[in-house]
Amino acid sequence: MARVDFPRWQESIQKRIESALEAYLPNANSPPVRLHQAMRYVTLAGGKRVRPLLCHAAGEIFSAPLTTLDQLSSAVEMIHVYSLVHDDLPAMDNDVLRRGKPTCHIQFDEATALLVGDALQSLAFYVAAQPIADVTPEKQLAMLSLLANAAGSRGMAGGQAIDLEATGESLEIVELEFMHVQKTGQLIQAATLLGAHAGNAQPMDIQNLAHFANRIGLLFQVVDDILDAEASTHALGKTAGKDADSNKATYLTLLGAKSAHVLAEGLREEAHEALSSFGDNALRLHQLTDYIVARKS
Ligand code: GRG
Repeated sequence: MARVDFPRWQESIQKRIESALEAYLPNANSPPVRLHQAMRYVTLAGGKRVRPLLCHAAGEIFSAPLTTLDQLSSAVEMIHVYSLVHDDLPAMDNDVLRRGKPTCHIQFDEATALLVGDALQSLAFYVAAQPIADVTPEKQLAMLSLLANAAGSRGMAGGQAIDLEATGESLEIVELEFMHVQKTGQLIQAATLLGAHAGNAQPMDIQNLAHFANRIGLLFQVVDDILDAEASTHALGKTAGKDADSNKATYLTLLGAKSAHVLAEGLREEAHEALSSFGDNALRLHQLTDYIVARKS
């Protein structure tokens, strides 16, 4: 059967995710109204949904049911959104614009933004823990552990801690890489592997996809650093030039723009190579790899 082109596939998955998130989020009129309104404000209608797209694309290789992928993608996206809300707080990155809109603590207040993050993280695990047809409870527990590790102190939260400690310090390239693998890469990897597990992928497939996701996690960050320096606030939907303003080590400050572009190209090639055993079944992951490089926000 002919497959639709990438933009149409992307749009169809984004629509599915929007509806799934909408259904999982508490109703805006149910108490506590302000908290629920804020959860919906930050989660719905915005963002590229890269992690859900990766989860779906990986699941597609193993013919995982779309509804299962919607469920797991929603959980990962909720954790991602919580991290953005907390990252924007004055105690962290102190930003006023996210996804083209005022950040949560600006639109609501700081206490609400803290609670939005807390509640989204809990809801993510509630959603991921709902029964999944054709996945055994033992397997689902392993999937929940994978997600918990990716979000925790040995994953995203830990990477954020390293990032905060390193602000204003000079970093070696390996230290920068470690920070990004934790902060950004682990959740990207979890999204990909959860999709594969939903389709009962074999251990060797998981190993290949873990390597693929490690490469695109870093690629995502290198491109993020390039965009922060080269794109406009309007195009990004968040404040541009933030890294330089806050004196952060980035791939651009450590390597220079030209070498950062060369590094991105090398990571892109390695990501494609990591998919070689999947043949045509990995079409969407190949396309997502190129999208991560070509994206404008
Ligand atoms: C607060 C525990 C905690 C962690 C924060 C995600 C994060 C960790 C910080 C965000 C800061 C940042 C610029 C991270 C690097 C790349 C990144 C994750 C960008 C945002 O993700 P996108 O581009 O955003 O997928 P959208 O809005 O499209 O979902």
